[in-house]
Amino acid sequence: MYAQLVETGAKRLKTMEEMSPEEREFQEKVDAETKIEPKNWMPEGYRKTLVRQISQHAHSEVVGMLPEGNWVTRAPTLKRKLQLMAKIQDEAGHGLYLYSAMETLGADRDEEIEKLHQGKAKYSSIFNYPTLNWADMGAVGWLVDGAAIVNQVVLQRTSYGPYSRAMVRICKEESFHQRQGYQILLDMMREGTEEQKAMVQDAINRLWWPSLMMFGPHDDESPNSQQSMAWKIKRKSNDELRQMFIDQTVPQLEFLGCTAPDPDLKFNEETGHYDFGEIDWQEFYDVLKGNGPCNRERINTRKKAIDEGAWVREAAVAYAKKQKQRAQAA
Ligand code: BYC
Repeated sequence: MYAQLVETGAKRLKTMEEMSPEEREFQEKVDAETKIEPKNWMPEGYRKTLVRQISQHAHSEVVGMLPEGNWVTRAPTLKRKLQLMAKIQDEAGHGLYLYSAMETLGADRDEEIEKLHQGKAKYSSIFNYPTLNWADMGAVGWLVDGAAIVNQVVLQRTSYGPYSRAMVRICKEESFHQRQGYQILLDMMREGTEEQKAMVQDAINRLWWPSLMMFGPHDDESPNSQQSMAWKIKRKSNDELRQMFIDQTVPQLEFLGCTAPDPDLKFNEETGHYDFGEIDWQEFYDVLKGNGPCNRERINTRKKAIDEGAWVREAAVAYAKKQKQRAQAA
């Protein structure tokens, strides 16, 4: 019934009656679960919201390679090194599908990446935390990819066709990532020394709360949710997804024989869900403002990679031009 935000002092969604015929037809299509495709008419706000979310999602995949890249040379065995490299390459691939999905909305990849480098575009807060020991590779795979999957499984049903289709493949790969992360922790807990077991608990203690922050602010503090839910860009709210993640993760935590750094975490017999403590939102917003432990390091590393890779891109373009000229001459 309500589907587009209008300014009325307090923001509220436009009613169907208040919409233009094009907006109404668009909303009816969304309500009927028909996917929106690149050449279809769409409200400018819908396009902008998608460019914002998909570009941030792509930036997260690419920046998300850095905390793991830190451990490639120090992986404990050849098998672990190969698995970690495969995972990191998958994240690069996810970034590429997502940038391509974003380009179908008329956005320019270089411009969006430049916004990231200037600190104008966000990426997931979680990647601003350091990865201090090998158990962090397990905890990132299990908790961070685990949280990402909960969010992304639902995004497979997002209303924009190219985004939804990109999510299908990404989710398959994320499942492997989550599994390999959990296996690292399981092996350390089953076969490790006391010191290695302590490393696992330490990694969980540091990454638990930041993983819960990945789902974004509470629903009533989330400025984009109401409109994104009406347009079915988002299919479940930030708080619903966070609860789903907790409910599926706590039994896995118990199976590991570890604990969460949350004294309020407890199964609630009445609701059938786990109750949990309040997130430190001050920390969340500080990280978003660029003041997390690794924000500057992450952006500087990305800028350096772009600068140092310029010759590769130039060579690829020159080669493509030459090939085209040859094909035209033949
Ligand atoms: N971090 O109104 P809200 C991965 C921002 S990577 C930073 O709720 P929305 C992986 C939000 O952008 C997976 N910023 O926003 C890769 C907004 O700011 P703007 C990454 C956050 O968009 C490598 C403001 O806060 N997944 O899997 O409706 C290795 C207000 O929030 C965060 C995705 O990107 C945050 N955690 O909902 C391993 C999923 N939370 O833009 C693993 C796609 C909120 O208005 N994205 N903000 O200035 C989404 O589903 C949604 O964008 C969010 C936020 C649920 C994240």
